[in-house]
Parts: sequence; structure tokens; C-alpha cells
Amino acid sequence: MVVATPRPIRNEKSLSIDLPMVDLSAERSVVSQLIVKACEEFGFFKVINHGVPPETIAKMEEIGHSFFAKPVAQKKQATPASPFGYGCKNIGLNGDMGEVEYLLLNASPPSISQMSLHISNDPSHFRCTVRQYTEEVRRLACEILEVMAEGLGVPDAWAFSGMIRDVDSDCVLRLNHYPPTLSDRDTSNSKVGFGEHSDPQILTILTSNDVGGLQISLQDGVWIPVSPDPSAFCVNVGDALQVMTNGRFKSVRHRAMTNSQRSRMSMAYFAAPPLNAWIVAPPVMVTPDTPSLYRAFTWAEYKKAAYSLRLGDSRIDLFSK
Ligand code: GA4
Repeated sequence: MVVATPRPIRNEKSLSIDLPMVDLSAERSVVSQLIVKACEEFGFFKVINHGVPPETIAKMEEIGHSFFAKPVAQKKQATPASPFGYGCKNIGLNGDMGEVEYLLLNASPPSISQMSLHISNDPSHFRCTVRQYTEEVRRLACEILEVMAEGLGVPDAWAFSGMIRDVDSDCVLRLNHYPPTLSDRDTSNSKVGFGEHSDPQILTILTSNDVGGLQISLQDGVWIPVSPDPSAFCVNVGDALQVMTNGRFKSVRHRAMTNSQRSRMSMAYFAAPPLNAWIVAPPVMVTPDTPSLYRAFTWAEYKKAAYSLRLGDSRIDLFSK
């Protein structure tokens, strides 16, 4: 039996962190306490026994590997990356760059896109795999959000997950490929693949191959590598959930570094509300001791702010009272 680790151990020597590991098959009250604590302290945790079939993950990874292995000219047929498609080095709309290539996919049901024609030689297999994977990670995101609501004492169990369950939810699936960056002239070990930022959405569910690269910043300028763990999902709080918990959960800044020798691929599911949804904390999160920190706004408003700023800018501050 795998035992959940209640406290992460910060190892100063190797500068790595063991994020809290949550065994989702454990007793529900234990799970909810661990998750609440992890979200307050780290904004990040890992889950095992999550119920997503390994073959569903493997099939999705295979789609990514075979797409990124294609010649550049073929991959470029799936450009532009905005709102969905292939991107290389350019991130967002305001000049951010990184040592990364990626596929941004619409992950809201029904996820049918013309793009599939340019991504895979077998578009129906591609669509079916994306649908299966996103349905599984959506189910996982909803389960985690319901456990969180319970742990926070929010009476409506669906207060957070209802937004993801909504057919109009604005969820995104992102496949990132970080090629190895060692060159003859360059002796540095790694480069910034995806620069420092917080995720704008509610919750991010991430998996990667066994190559490290994810780093989190609990303190300005101090970067702590997260060990790679293909059997677990790494879960993190997004800006919208920080607002919906009235600042109790932290949307922690993170970045991805490249590996000098090995290629890293990660798959991130960003669970987001519908565009017209109001991002507000349930009444129980606002008390005389914890007054409301943010003004009410819609997801559309927040998304617009995110895309008008640079990757590393802090957009949540624009919405504080
Ligand atoms: C960060 C999280 C997701 O990868 C993403 C990113 C988006 C993009 O790459 O297009 C953003 C970035 C992310 C935050 C600020 C804006 C938007 C690039 C950027 C400069 C898909 C998302 O939703 O926000």
C-alpha cells in the first residue's frame, strides 16, 4: 500500500522538494485534509491511485511524440497556436519566448477541431484519444475540486467542480515538448523552456515523462525542482481557485527548464470555467476575520487581462480590492 506523505521534505543539498503525495484511494477525510494543507502551503501536490487508465495516458503521449517527431514544415501546418494549434518558441501574444514547442488543444467537450487534420495522419484516432484523455482528467479534476470543497467546509460540493462540468467550460490541453539543449558552444546545462508564471485557470493537472524540468517558486527568486514522476499527476492551484478560496489556496509561480541531454514532454490539462462564469469566493470563505480580497469578475475578463500581459506579469493583483 502506498502511504500519503503528509509533510514534504525540503532537501537543501540537492535543492529538490518532495511535494505532498496524495493517495486518492485513501479515506476521503484524510485525502481532503492533505489536499487543503498542500494547497495552502505549496499550491502544488501529486496524486497517485487517480483512476486514469495508464493506457489512456500512454495513447495521448504517443500522439504527442509522433506529432513532435514530424518535420517542422509539417508541424507548421497546424499553426497558429492561438487560440489552438502548434507553436514553437513563441508563447502568448506579447513577445515571450522559450525553448519549447507545443500543441494547444481545446479540451472542452465536444472537442472536435479541424486542426486534427494537420496534427495526425489519422484524425479520427486523434480526436478519440484527445476526447478519452480529456474526459479522464476532467473527471479527476472534478473529483479533486469536490474533495477540496469538502475540506474547506463549502456546503455546495459542486461549488468549484460545477464550472468544469459545465458544457461551456473553457478547458485547454497543452502538450509541451522541450528538446535537449546541449550544444558544442554552450556548456550551460539547461535553459528556460517555459518562463516563470502562474496558471490563470482553476486547476492544472500535469503529467510528464521521467525527465525533470518543473520548478516552483515559494519565495521570490528561489527555484525548487520538482522530481519527475510519470506514475503520478502533479496538480496545482490556478489564479481562479486562489480567488475562489479568497486567497486561502495559493496559485504558485512555476517554470519549466530544459534538460541538456534528454527531451522532456509534459501534458497539462487546464481546468477552466465558462467564459461568462463569475469568479467569486463562496460565502463561507469570506468572514469578518478573512474579508473579501478580490472584486467580482468573469472568467472572460480575467482571460482578457492574462492575454494582454506578459507571461511573468502578476495579473491577479489587478483584481484585488
Ligand atoms: C499559462 C498557462 C497555460 O499554458 C496557458 C498559457 C497562455 C499561452 O501560452 O497562450 C498564456 C499563459 C498561460 C499566461 C499569460 C498569457 C496566456 C501566455 C501568456 C503570455 C495556455 C494559459 O491559459 O495561460
